[in-house]
Formats: sequence, structure tokens, C-alpha cells
Amino acid sequence: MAPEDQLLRSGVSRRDFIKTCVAATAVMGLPFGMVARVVEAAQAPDRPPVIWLHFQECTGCSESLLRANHPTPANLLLDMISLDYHETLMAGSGHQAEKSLHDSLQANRGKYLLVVEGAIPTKENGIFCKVGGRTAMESLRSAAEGAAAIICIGTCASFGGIQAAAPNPTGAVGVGEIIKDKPLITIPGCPPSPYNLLSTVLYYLTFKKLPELDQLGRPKFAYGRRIHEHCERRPHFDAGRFAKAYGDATHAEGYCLYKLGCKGPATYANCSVQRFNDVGVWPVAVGHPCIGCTEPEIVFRTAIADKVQIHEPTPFDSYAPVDLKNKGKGPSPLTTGIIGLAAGVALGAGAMMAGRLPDGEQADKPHQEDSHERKE
Ligand code: FSX
Ligand code: SF4
Ligand code: F3S
Repeated sequence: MAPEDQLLRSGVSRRDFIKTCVAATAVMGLPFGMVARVVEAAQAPDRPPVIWLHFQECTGCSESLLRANHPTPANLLLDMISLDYHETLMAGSGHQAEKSLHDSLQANRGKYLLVVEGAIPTKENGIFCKVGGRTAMESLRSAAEGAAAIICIGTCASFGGIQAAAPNPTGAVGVGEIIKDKPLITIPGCPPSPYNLLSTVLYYLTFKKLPELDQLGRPKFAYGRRIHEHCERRPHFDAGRFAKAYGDATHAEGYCLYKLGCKGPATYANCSVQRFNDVGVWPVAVGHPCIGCTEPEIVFRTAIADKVQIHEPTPFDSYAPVDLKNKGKGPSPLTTGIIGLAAGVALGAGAMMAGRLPDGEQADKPHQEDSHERKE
């Protein structure tokens, strides 16, 4: 049965199916015209076999996929693939489960996608995590051998995550530290956005190749920009209005969380655009600073309250486009209009915010007070 028919049987309408494909296409950064190809790939009857292994983790990655408020991404993903082994989801257990893993590895050699969730302990021959009597290192090596590609879901499988936090008693590492000879994609986040996994699998099915990756193995379409670039609190950052303490008036007003330790200026992820649970929430929107959960050098290494150095407060690609035709004649009327409108809105918002500040409260002035933090 085609995945779309399965979705219809499970109560997901064709409208939701198309909507999810459109959203995944947008996450991939593809033009709208590509939706038809993505829909076609999502409906293809050949479903790639997937083996999903769990090691040191909290299962939040699977949970965030399955417990999405609106379950279409999970339905679509699970119906597009043939999930042959997933310890949390499969009905079988014990020897029956181990046999199904063994059979699938043999039958689909060279064809299956291996999804890994969780870090791998390496100290003392990896005795800290065992499934079916085998260490995580052994299971990973044997499953990786016949895999067409490996997807590391979550920060733990990608870089070690919370298990690898100092002093890292179990010697936890990400998959890439152990498997060096396979195409490997990381989808970090603790947990990651379900759409980033869905879009990566859809990209693979549509184009029969892996998406373009950054130096950490992350798909550039999802991790190519810092969350700070599209954050709804950004106008407050630019205007120097910072939340000073949790629960105070500046926090209640929705001011920028930089001074509470927000790592958004140094964190590459699409949370501020894609958000979570299909209802528009993400950490910063609900008042918590980004902890940089997609960045191995930040998360679980830097205290939540510590500020990151800001090197490029304004990204180059957000400047107004240069109009070569009118070179020397000033900016185009359209550019001026847009800048004027944006400035008007910012000034208006600033005036409103200033008006709302409690007596005696002054908005922070980052360009003066924080000059030492804003190295450009
Ligand atoms: Fe790690 Fe996934 Fe964080 Fe948890 O399983 S990325 S601890 S949310 O869920 O691996
Ligand atoms: Fe948003 Fe954080 Fe950047 Fe402030 S520092 S604009 S809260 S991402
Ligand atoms: Fe993680 Fe920051 Fe996004 S904490 S979920 S990268 S907002």
C-alpha cells in the first residue's frame, strides 16, 4: 500500500499530507515548484528499510517525533520508511527483537538507513551500555557495516551530548568518533526538530543522495544560519532592551534574553523559523535562553547563564541588496521604503516599550554598556 493510502487509513487527510510535504520542502530550502517531486518521493512504493538503534540517551528524540501536537510528520516519516527495528516502538522484545534485527541487517545489506539515537560509551570496552548482551560499540559497528548511510538523530548520537559532559565518566562519544567510513549525517538538537529528520529523509528519497552538509555533518538547509538571525526578540537586541532577571518586568515584556545567557548568536539551527510542535513554540519564545543544543562546543560545556561572545551582531546577508543599476544614485525607492517602514516599526515599538518600562527602569544600551562583549 502506498504511504499516502496508509496515511488516509490512519486518519491523516490528503490536505495534511500535502501540507506536511510543503513544510518539509520549505525546510529543505527548495523552491515551491519542487513540492510535486517531494510528494512523488513521499508516495513511492519502495520504502527504504531503516534500523533505529538506541544507546545512551533519554529517548526525547523519538518522543519529540512521535508526540508532536500534530502527528503528521511522524506518520509521514514512519509510512515512508520500513522501520524494521526500533526498541521503543516495536512490539517484539528479547530474542524475537534481536532476531528481527539480525534478519533485517542480513536481508537489506547495503540498502538500509541506520538511524542512531544516543551516545556510545567507550571506556572499559563500553560496558556502560549493553543491549541484548552486546555493548553499544559492538552493536553500532555491526549495524554500520552494511548501512547505506547513517543518520545521527539528536546531539547525543551526533556529538556525545549530555553523557559526554565533563568529566564524561563513561567516555561517551558521538557516532562519527567510531564510524569513519560511511556517509554520516548529524541532526543535532536536544531534542531535534522532527521536521529536520523528516526533511533529511525526504531529501534522500527525492534526490537519491545526501543533502549538502556543514563541517559538523549537519544539513545546511536546516543548520545553515544562526537562530539569532530570525529571532522575534531580535528588534529588542538591536535596540538594547535586555531581560535582566527571570520573571521581572523586562522578562515579562519579552526583551532579548542575551544577558540571561542566550546562545542564539552562536547557534546554527532553524528553531526560530521552523519552531516546534506545529504551534509556533520554541525555547526563546517561551522565555528561556537558547542553550545552544545543536552546538557541540557550547551545550553542556557552557553554563546556561554565561554569555557568548558576539562577533557579527548584524549578519552580512541581512543588509539591503545593492542596486547596481542605480549605483551612485542612492538606494532604490523600494529599499528605502522597506527600511523606512522597518525603522518606523522599530522606533514605534521602541517608543511603546520605553513608555511601558516601570518608573526608573532604563532600557540597556548595548552599544555602550556591552561594547566589550560585542567584538566586531
Ligand atoms: Fe540526547 Fe535523544 Fe537530548 Fe534526549 O534520545 S539529544 S538526551 S533530548 O533524546 O539523544
Ligand atoms: Fe533572540 Fe537570543 Fe538573539 Fe536575543 S540573543 S535576539 S533572545 S536569539
Ligand atoms: Fe536548542 Fe537553542 Fe533551538 S536550545 S532547541 S538550538 S533554540
